[in-house]
Amino acid sequence: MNAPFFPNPTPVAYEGPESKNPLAFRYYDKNRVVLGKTMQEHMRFAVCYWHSFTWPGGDPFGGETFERPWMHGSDPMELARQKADVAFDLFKILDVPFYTFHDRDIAPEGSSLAESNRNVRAIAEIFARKQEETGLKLLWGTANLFSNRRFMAGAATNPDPDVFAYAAGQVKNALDVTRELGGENYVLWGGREGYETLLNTNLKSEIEQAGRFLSMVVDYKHRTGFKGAILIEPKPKEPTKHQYDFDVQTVYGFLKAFGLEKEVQVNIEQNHAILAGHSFEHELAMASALGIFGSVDLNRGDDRLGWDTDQFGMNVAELTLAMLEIIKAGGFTTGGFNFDAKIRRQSLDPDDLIVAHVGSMDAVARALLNAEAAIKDGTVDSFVKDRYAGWRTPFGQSILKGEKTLEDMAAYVEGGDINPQPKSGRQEYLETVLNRFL
Ligand code: XUL
Ligand code: CO
Repeated sequence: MNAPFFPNPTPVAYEGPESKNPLAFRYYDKNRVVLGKTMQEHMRFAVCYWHSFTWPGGDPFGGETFERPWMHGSDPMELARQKADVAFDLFKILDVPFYTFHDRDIAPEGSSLAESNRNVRAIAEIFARKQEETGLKLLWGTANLFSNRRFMAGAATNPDPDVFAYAAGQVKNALDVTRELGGENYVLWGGREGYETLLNTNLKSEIEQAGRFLSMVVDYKHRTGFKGAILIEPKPKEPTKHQYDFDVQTVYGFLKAFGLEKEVQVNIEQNHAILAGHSFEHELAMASALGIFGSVDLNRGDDRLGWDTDQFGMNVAELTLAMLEIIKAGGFTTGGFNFDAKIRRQSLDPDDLIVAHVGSMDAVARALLNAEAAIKDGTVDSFVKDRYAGWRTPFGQSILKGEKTLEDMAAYVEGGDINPQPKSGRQEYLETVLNRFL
């Protein structure tokens, strides 16, 4: 690669809402304080390696459109080093604090697991140097346990224990590298942890295998002193028809069954939420309610397409609802907004990569400002608080504490001649109130 991929690798600046420059921020002003934290602290933006640097722009009907220079050449390790240079240029241009990767995004697969792991560690050494020079940090690492054909019937949930072992060996290396790079989380997305037909599947065995695998990961995390959070990323389908990590609530049930609900949190993705028939904010609220909110893969799906389109999140209204739930959950601790999003296959220019991230960062920043206004106004919050006031009375509390029986309830209603009157849920009023802040 002779000429630099990004001709002008200088950081994008904040120019304010009036700016028409697509290579400037209009709302994301990283040092601006909102609700007690800077925008940068709220968002903890991360760029993902896979969509931005390894995806060639193909679809089921056609191949590569992007023709990235680092994807064509005879020496795969040399190409991986070129890719690292371009990636860190983009991170610098976007002025994000974090990045994320799969092991196979950053380094080529070798002829054995040992060789593949060595390749990953060699590139991670380059990352360590670049992190040192730039101050950039790793939000999370993960292992790709779905692309290679050995994983076609699953990784942890494969019928063959040797495949389970292979996957475990790959995760061990990815966890080691993530820990050494100071990663703040480690993600497990069960790409092939599911099945196509019960005719060839022992479902009970596969679920036990998945539980064992996750327990091994948690055990290794503690023994090696990894301080980050372990995150599972729910998704209901694609690539498998029935995926075990269907949605947040299903993952919670799975964690409970294996005693891991205090050990593992979730990485919620907008597109996965809508594939599960939920809204983005539903999944965020559920994770918060269950105490397992970890991080977010930020993108958007298409309501009319049943697959993972991974488009850049630009819908300010939807992001405002999401931001409200994230703030109610107490905000990110180890997590952040990871751009698990890809530009469309016709977006060929280097600038398209920059504009996509900048536009989505701005949409989230605007959503944060909207959420701040709605929270400061307080109408919606106080409506919900009043609606549940009865549960905060001694009577409501005694039910929740398990101090009352079914007979107590019957005696209370019959004895006191209780006849509860329905009250309006006022949905349209609340939607109108929220629209004032969009
Ligand atoms: C797949 C997906 C993955 C995970 C990491 O839909 O979202 O990229 O985020 O493996
Ligand atoms: Co994702």
